[in-house]
Amino acid sequence: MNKSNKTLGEFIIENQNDFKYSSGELSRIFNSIRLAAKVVSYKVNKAGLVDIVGAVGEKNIQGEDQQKLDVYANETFIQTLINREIVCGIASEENDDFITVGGVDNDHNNKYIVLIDPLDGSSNIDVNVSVGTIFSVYRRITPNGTPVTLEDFLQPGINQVAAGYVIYGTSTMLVYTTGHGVNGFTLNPAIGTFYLSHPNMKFPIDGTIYSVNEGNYVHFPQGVKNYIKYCQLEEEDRPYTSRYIGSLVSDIHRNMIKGGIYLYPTSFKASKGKLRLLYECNPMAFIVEQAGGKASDGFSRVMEILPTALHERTPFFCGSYNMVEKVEEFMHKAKWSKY
Ligand code: P6P
Repeated sequence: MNKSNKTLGEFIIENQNDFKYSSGELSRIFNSIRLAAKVVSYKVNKAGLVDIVGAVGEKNIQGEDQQKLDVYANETFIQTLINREIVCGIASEENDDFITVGGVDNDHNNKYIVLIDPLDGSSNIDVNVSVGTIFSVYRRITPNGTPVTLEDFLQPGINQVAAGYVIYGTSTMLVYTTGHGVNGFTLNPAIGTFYLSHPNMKFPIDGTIYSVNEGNYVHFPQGVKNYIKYCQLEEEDRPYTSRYIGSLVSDIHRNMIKGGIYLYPTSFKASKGKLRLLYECNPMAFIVEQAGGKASDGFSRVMEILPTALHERTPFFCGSYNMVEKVEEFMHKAKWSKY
């Protein structure tokens, strides 16, 4: 892997023409996300210092109200995007409804919308496990010059113009795609600059890691149960290794580097699955497909689902192409079998 000292900013400028029909707006969206990621990274990495920064709901030593980190992350990403007047709408896991952004003179002439999960896996913060931000960018489909509508947000994942995630782990990384491959940038916190550390990331076509919460096993669909048993058989390259962090971005990021599959099926507690289609599954699916992997709801391509609600959920099987294809095989067999 050739490391380079190319910064994210230089990379965005160099690849400006990847952003078709964009008059620099998409670059400005990435610059805005880059800034917000640095701010959130700093706060997430301080989270353990409660005595110094103050517990949630209390004042910190500067007398500032300490916010829950997911609220803080949400406000940081949203405000950074609004302040730059570069988008016409924002939807967030943390907000029931989407946000209309007027732009200069409230002319609603910006053409992009952003959907975001500002701090996915935030329950892991208290146990010092990595968490992430996930974002997805679309072009609006309703006429420019008018406020965005729900229709602009309920687009299938294949319409995404860009998607990415930030992983706040042992180091902070920003990984994104604009439909021209996947590139990863690592933050040097000492100078606050993201450097290209993982150029042209490729998802291994096969793998030996499966990531699922096996505590829900008894409620999984039969096809998933059969696949998990397949992973555990002593045959060929199996048994596979089970690795589950409980943080979507971290599990998929590890599997993209090592090969593997992430599964979040339907279960007793989650009849449609737990993960959100618009701001978790579709952006992760775009990135994984661009790296050569596959993302399915168990039967078909996640990015072709036609959304009907902002916060709708979907079962999610994502990772090494051959492994996801194998799960679909088990799901189809179980669907048509008598047992
Ligand atoms: P469970 C975090 O809450 C999250 O949305 C994903 O990041 C993670 O993969 C999943 O849920 C974990 O869910 O039910 O296994 O705790």
